[in-house]
Amino acid sequence: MIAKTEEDYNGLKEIGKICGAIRDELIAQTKPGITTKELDDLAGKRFEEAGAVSAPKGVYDFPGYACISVNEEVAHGIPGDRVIKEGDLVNIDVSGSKNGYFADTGLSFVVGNGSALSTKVCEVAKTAFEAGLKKAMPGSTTSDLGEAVYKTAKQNDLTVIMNLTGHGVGRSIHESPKHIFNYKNKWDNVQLKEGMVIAFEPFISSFEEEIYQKDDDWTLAVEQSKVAQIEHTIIVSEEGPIIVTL
Ligand code: M2C
Ligand code: CO
Ligand code: CO
Repeated sequence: MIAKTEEDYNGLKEIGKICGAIRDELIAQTKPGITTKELDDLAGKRFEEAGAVSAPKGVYDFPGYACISVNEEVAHGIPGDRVIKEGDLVNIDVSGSKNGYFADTGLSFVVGNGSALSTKVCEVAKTAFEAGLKKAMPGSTTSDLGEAVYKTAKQNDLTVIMNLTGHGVGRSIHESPKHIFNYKNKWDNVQLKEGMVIAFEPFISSFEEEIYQKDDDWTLAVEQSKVAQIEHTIIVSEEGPIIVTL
């Protein structure tokens, strides 16, 4: 969407704050011994208390309130009886709606002490996000963000996931621009405009560049790489990007 009115800005900020707070609470509770279902129950409770609706559940009938992906799972991990262990690489992705406005945010992190490589992909995902964010100005293109992500990965001897992308957001969870690739793609390139709302979500990988879908029809996974994502909902502005999910 293109945010224009004060109502648009306030609506996006409200759902952004809700999703960001749920993300942070789930991350704080992700300790060895807890199951991903227990974390998801907390997400469900917080959405209800906030008068908001989980986007995966409300829009796609996903079997959970949040996507919780562990180790080989990269995204769309289904909450269940998986028990979190020390050193796990976990991604918590929270998206939802309130009063017709949507926001989307996620973060990968290591539980306690993990491998150096898991820690590295998380750190480089943050650096890639910051590099892309600098390009998130009216007049730039989605490809400029992708190029910044790709260059950051390569400078750190890592790579990106080619078949996962960021996207437009705001009035629905996935909307125009349909794709923000993790690399420069001159065939799928959209100019950013004042007020444009995007979910920017670089995926940094230690080795593999494509995810596959597991037999559960949801979970997106790799075979043996470490993959990290960071995602925020951003309103593009001449005065600099407004991150609503901080
Ligand atoms: O848009 C995402 O960030 C998720 C979608 C949840 S709906 C099941 N919030 C995403 C991540 C990875 C792949 C596709 N979409
Ligand atoms: Co997301
Ligand atoms: Co997203």
